[in-house]
Amino acid sequence: MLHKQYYVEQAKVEKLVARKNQKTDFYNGIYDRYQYPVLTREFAPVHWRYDLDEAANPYFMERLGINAVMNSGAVELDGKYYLVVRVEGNDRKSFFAVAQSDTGIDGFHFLDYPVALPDTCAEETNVYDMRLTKHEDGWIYGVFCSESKDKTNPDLSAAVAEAGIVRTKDLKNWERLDNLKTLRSPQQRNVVLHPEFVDGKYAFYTRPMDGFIETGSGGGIGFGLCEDITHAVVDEEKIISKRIYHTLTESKNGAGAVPIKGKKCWIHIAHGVRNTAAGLRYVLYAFGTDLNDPSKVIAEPSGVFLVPFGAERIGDVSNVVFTNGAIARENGDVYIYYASCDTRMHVATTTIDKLEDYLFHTPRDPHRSPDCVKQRCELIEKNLKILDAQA
Ligand code: M1P
Repeated sequence: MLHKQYYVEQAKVEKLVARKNQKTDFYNGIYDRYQYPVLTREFAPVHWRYDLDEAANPYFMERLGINAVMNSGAVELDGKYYLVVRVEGNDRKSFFAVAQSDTGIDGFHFLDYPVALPDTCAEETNVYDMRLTKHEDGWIYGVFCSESKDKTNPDLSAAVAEAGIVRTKDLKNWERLDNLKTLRSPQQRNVVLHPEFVDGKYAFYTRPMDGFIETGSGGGIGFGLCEDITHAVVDEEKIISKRIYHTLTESKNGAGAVPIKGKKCWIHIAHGVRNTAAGLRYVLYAFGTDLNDPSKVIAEPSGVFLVPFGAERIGDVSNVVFTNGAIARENGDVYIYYASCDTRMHVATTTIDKLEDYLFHTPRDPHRSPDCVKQRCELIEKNLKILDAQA
């Protein structure tokens, strides 16, 4: 016989998993947003958090609480939607866990056990933000942040971020490969593996950084090639999406979801960060690169793609949205998974056609207020003529 509270808590989880999700009336023509997050910490199975042994836990206390579920890689397998979720325990350590859904917008539930990554780096303290790439070589790769204490720096908070690499065929058995080495950048976070070979090589989107938090001289999202994925080394990083003064990328930016292959370009959904009186604000932006040369930007709409909205603005790290996973289906539907405030997971849905229309027909950023107002006045003038003609 289990403690009676077990049944209460279990019913709460089951109710959340069974809850249907619906589009909200939010409209921008680009994507739809949904009423509920697709995953929160309350979705974590009761037996992951409580000791069910009544003798050991007579008060039915939560023994290993879960603080947040966020930044998830995403992949479709056999018609089902899988997220490899960053789960943060109450002890601040993150780990990965697989959640699956039949619809992509609701019904996400955690599978079996959390992922036990091969423990190959003795110094590694924390792991997070896995990007899942279904590569044309037949493997599913997971590239994630591997964080260790910087023992050369007396500052207690000094840390080193590297890109860890694993691969799998089934999201159950994971093989760990060497961490990525970028010869010109001391630290890396937000590294993404491109799904196709480029010039016969593996291609990485990188984010060179001088320090653990500050990107410093790292000018934006980089791109580099590597011969051997099992001992990955990138010697040259070409900056393809630059940080720019007085834009959403001024403080830093980073690759997000694995690029989606469209009809006209590779579709990239990344994050940009700017500083404000209320701290850093993380938003999503999008750009397109050449199908034959994914390092060449050919579409660069101005401004934000997706920002934290309403209740999404509040959480452990407020004013943040972050994506590291999207699923593009054969029929052209796209599911963009994003976290708000390092706390919970959401979905936005759209199509490849809509994303490409957004990329190629949203005006570029003129970079100066006088030119921005000119751009807007031209739109107003054109529209007034259309409205007059209708009258
Ligand atoms: O707290 C917001 C995000 O901060 C980091 O992103 P970046 O490296 O671009 O600053 C990451 O640690 C990410 O996990 C987190 O969501």
